[in-house]
Parts: sequence; structure tokens; C-alpha cells
Amino acid sequence: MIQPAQANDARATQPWATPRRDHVAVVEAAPSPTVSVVIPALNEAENLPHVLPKLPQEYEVLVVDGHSTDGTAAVATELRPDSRIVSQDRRGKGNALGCGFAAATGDIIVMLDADGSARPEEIDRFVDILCRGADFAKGSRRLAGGGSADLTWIRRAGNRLLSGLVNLLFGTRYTDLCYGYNAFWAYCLPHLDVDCDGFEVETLMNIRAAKAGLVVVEVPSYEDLRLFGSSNLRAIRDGMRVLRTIVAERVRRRPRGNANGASREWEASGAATGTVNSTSKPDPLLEHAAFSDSYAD
Ligand SMILES: Nc1nc2c(ncn2[C@@H]2O[C@H](COP(=O)(O)OP(=O)(O)OP(=O)(O)O)[C@@H](O)[C@H]2O)c(=O)[nH]1
Ligand SMILES: [Mg+2]
Repeated sequence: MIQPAQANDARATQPWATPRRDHVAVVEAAPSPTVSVVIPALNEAENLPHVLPKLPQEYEVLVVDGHSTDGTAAVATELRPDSRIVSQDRRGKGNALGCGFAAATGDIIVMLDADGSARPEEIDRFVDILCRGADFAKGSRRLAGGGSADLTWIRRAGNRLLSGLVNLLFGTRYTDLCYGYNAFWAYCLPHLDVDCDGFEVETLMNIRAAKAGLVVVEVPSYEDLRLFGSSNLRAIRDGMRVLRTIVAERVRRRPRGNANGASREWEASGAATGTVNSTSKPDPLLEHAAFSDSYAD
């Protein structure tokens, strides 16, 4: 765990010591930020009745329909007439999220699976940590207070291996790389530049957030079993896609988005020193937050 004093020492020498203009401006301008919930949904008509009614009315809800054949879009509209149905232009969860993000209008964007595995009640936790200074609130099933009823041994092992690889290559301290429950300020979008199609999307976002110098704070999250229907993920096939993404992002040196505040030139040789990780709190706003290495309420 990094103590505040250590974080201060680090700030004096780290490229992300520059105050993040985006964050400060946005938080000041939006003391009560608006929230968009982006829900990728491929044949989730049976599950949506257990998800949509739990979302507060004031949230903008975008259901990204993956060419479902079970009436997912119609069910979403019936359950939540004000929800926006977004179509995706290609196939896959990554493409669905990219299309949903592009259509979202909120200050904060939350990613929520449609299968009943992500608990909508946890959204407050993510929003809270963003309002307390994080750019990107990253769900983790491996922190105290989190967990999963849905991880098979092969997924668990693969996730640990891939998380370790990313930490090694990018200097991060992620505990749960391949998890779909995350939230971030909309100003992060140019840095994340979601341009992949499949289940590698969370890996891509986590790596690009680190490369851009965004403040990523992990939030404990519990993943329930999918309620109905079957998984779209294939552990080996999608694990290989994640691996290819990690390699491609490591080879590509420059971060996405415009240099702005926290952003910096990504130098492959300085990977271990410049990356904000889940335990560091470099921003002055965060010094006032009473959390330790991870957020718990
Ligand atoms: N729009 C869209 N949504 C998708 C696509 N693939 C997966 N999803 C959604 O992405 C979310 C996560 O997919 P899941 O199939 O549940 O993957 P998983 O959580 O790894 O697997 P489970 O163990 O079954 O929960 C779900 O809400 C899916 O409906 C797609 O191609 N298009
Ligand atoms: Mg799922």
C-alpha cells in the first residue's frame, strides 16, 4: 500500500504530477454529474427484467443490441420506455461498448452487463470514487468486498496470468484485468479510443487508461451468475485475443487522445515509472479522500 507521504514523494517526480485539467474542470462544472449506463446485450430478453428496473430513473440508459433474435430491444423499451436502443455496426462486445459510448451523453459512463451478473446497486460506489478524484473506476472481483460466483477455474487462472502480464509490461497494479464492470468520466473517451470488437475490450481500456496517465482506482465488485441463457465468451479463443491486445498495446508506444494534464508521451522504456496504478493517488483531489489502496464503503 502506498502511504500518502509516499504518494506525495512520487508526485514530485512523476509525469502525472501535472494537475489534471479535465478532471478539475469537469468536477467543478458538474457537482452532480449526470450518469449514462451503457448495457451491451446480445439475446438478454429474459435477463433485462432483472436489471433495468433496478436502475435509477435519472440515469440515461443505453442498451446496445447485438442483433438479438429474442426481442431484447423490445423488452428493453417496454421495461424502460426512456431507454435508448443503440445498434452496433459490427459484432462483438467491444464494438457494442464503443457504439454505446459514442452515443452516451452523461458526464460519467458506467459499463453494465445485461445478464444479471453485475449488481446495479454498486453503481453508486463507482460514481462516488469518480467524484472523489479518480478518472477511471475499475471493478475488481479480487478486492475485499468483491468476488464472483461466475468464474470457472480456467477463467480465473487466465485472468490472473493476463493481469500479471499487464502489470509487468505497463507498471500497473491491476488485480482483475478482464472484468466488465467499470465506470469513467466521459472526458476519458479519447484516451480509451475503444476500437476493438470482442471481449478484449476491458483489457484494451485498462491498458490505454494507464498509458494515458489516467488515475485508475479499483473498486470491489461482486459478480453473480448469469441468470438465464448462455455465455458468449470462449475462454481460450478470447484469452488469445486479450493476449494479442496486450502485445499490440505494448508495441504501440504513443498513448491515445490529446496530451492534456495527466496525459503524457508513453515511453516504452519508462513503463514502470510513469503509470498510475490502482494504489497510487497522485491528484490533489485524492489527498482529501479517506481511502487506502482500494476503495471500500
Ligand atoms: N451488443 C452485444 N452485446 C454482447 C455481445 N457479446 C456479449 N455481449 C453482452 O456482453 C455482456 C457480457 O457477455 P457474457 O456472454 O455474459 O460474457 P461473460 O460475462 O464473460 O460470460 P457469462 O459467464 O455467461 O456471464 C452481456 O451483457 C452480453 O449480452 C455482442 O456481440 N453484442
Ligand atoms: Mg456475463
